[in-house]
Amino acid sequence: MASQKVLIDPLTRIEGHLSIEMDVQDGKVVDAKCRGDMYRGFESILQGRNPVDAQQIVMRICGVCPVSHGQASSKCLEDAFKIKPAKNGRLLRNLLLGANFLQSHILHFYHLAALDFVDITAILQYKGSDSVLIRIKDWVNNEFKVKKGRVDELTAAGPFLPRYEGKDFYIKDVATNIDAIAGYVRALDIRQKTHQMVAAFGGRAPHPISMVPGGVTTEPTRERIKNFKSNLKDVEKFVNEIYVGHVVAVAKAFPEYFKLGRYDSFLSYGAFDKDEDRKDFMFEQGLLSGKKPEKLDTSKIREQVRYARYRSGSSLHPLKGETVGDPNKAGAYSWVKAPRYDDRPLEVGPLARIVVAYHSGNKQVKSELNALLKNFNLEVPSALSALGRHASRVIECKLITKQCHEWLDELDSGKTRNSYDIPETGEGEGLIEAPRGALGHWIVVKDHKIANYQAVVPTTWFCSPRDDKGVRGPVEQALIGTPISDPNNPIEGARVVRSFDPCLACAIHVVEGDREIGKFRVC
Ligand code: NFE
Ligand code: MG
Repeated sequence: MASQKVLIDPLTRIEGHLSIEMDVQDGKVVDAKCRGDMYRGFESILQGRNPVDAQQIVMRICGVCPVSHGQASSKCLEDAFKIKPAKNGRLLRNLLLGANFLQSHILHFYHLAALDFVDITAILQYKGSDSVLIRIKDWVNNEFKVKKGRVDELTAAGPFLPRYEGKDFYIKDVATNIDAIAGYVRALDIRQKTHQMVAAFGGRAPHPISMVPGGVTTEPTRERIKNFKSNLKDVEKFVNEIYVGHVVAVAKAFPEYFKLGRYDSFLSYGAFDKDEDRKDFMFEQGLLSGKKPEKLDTSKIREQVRYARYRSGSSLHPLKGETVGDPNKAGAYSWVKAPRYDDRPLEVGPLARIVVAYHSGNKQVKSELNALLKNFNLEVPSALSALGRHASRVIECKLITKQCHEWLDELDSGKTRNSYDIPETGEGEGLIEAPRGALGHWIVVKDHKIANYQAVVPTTWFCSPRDDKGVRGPVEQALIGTPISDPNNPIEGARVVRSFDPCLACAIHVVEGDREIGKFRVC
């Protein structure tokens, strides 16, 4: 039978503009293309500027993970300036990054991914007195014309509706659904607390102003520590008592996603520095293909653009990288470049961190992952899947909330930042783990100015198009074999892609000019 093209365009409930093209044959995906539909050009904006401007400008790449870009850039400048961060600066960066991870992971599960599984219409059965849930009930009631308990017609837009409709698409148990919807609402308050944690040491959120090369400008006063800690305790309680249970409930309702969205080659730059030399991490650094851990060697990283809308050149290391758009390039189908490590496409993100840490012997990670999988009588290989990504995020939240107390205790009265001089020439590399995975910034300084700046971002790794050899990117590959029960409602494909938590704002750094987004008349 000939294959049928199934398009998800745009893929909603992600950050930025992504479309997915799938070839479906006999009810399964046989080929896929991941298309990043926007161009931003941050790397070009930076050229010719003072190097220390980079750290503030790159944070604007994204509102979800600005802390990561700010820190990757600070580290990149430190490398070029030949300095290290102060100890308190490292600890404050970990606390800022930890708070941002919590914000991002809770956002992803509740506000982006959960509605692929949770039945929002179950709220119509709600009989309790929570005013927010009553408001959602009234809203959903107005959006559906409900006849004899059956949804007949969708009438209005989201955030909850319309959605993909089909038999068995959503959790059936009414109580589980209502509990998860209550979690969705509570998660909004909790995310506000995580932003307050960032603001405590960052001055503001989401784009903190205190991160600089050499460390952090904020003093860890008793008042700021108290503020951070009190919000941390509420977030910790939410993670342990609510978030974990909802991930397990989704996995129990859709266990087949332990077999779907699978991928098997991973990269982690190492997350949350335990020392100022970046040698020891809370979540280990390395690569993993199969069970064989490998040491990281960033000289093996190249960005390839045969299928990306950029001027063709050879496969370039980021220090030599270029970002020259070629919107009409023949054969190109995405604005996302294709990063490769030794020619290999690698998954980055929470799952990559957890499996690299697991195979590096990280005891806490081993015990948390084994405990979570025990709910399903499954072994670690099952985690290399769509559900494994959701599980990895909640495991990270559990461990990060716990670790934040220790970082707070380690703060002392020493300085928070080291000083620097901007050299006439230099090169720098700044590696960090962002919530969505391995993030690297590279700079070349000439005449005290930025001669080149390249960011190779997590979503660029996993949402990459085919590379120079025609090999698919991780999301494209993970989609192969996904059953699509109804080509007009391809929820299964959306679940697989969303499990990666794509952020296209990060991955591509101006929307294509030939696309009409909308027409407005202003009176
Ligand atoms: Ni815009 Fe980001 C994260 C970075 S993703 S969210 O996490 O770096 O590619
Ligand atoms: Mg880039």
